[in-house]
Amino acid sequence: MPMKLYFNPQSRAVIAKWMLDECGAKYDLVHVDLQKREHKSPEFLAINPAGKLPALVDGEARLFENAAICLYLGDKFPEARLAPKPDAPERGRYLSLVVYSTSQLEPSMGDFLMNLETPPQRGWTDFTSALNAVERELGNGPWLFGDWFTAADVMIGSMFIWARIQGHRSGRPSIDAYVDRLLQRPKGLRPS
Ligand SMILES: N[C@@H](CCC(=O)N[C@@H](CS)C(=O)NCC(=O)O)C(=O)O
Repeated sequence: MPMKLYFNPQSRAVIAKWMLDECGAKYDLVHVDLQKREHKSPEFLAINPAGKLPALVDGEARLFENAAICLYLGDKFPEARLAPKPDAPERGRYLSLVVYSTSQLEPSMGDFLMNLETPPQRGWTDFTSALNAVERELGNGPWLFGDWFTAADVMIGSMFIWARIQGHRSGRPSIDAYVDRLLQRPKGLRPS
């Protein structure tokens, strides 16, 4: 039975869809109407108790949070080569970057775009420090693991594509060029 992605094009579910497409996965999209608040229905809350998109159902497995979905799919589709194997030397850095995208980069970017301060007690970093970290990890690229495109690029890259869609460029030449490259991927996210 194909996987089901609970989806709305105006939501972060586009990130999980990008990952599914990079994996070459077969899946069905289940459109969730946010205006009708279908994401708060008891049926959907049984899949994602947080009532947010995306969510993925794969047989008996249910997943929510893009980072978890990307990590799951990266391991499920080894032939797509989007994830270092559990015993590979790159694995630790890979896991760290995927988690960093959602735990540090995304909230710091949100603060920045909303003109909010980021006090250290918040548990995430300020946006300048996040840019420094990504710049350092990206190095000369083209991807976070050199020539190897992974799910970490889907997660970290999505945050910058989203900012680009909001009309924001990082002002860091290497990161802005990275976003340009990500936008050229045949199966990638497109600003709409
Ligand atoms: N960290 C979550 C964020 C999920 C999220 O915030 N989804 C938004 C759409 S962009 C949502 O469903 N919002 C509807 C609501 O909260 O009512 C992830 O990456 O999966």
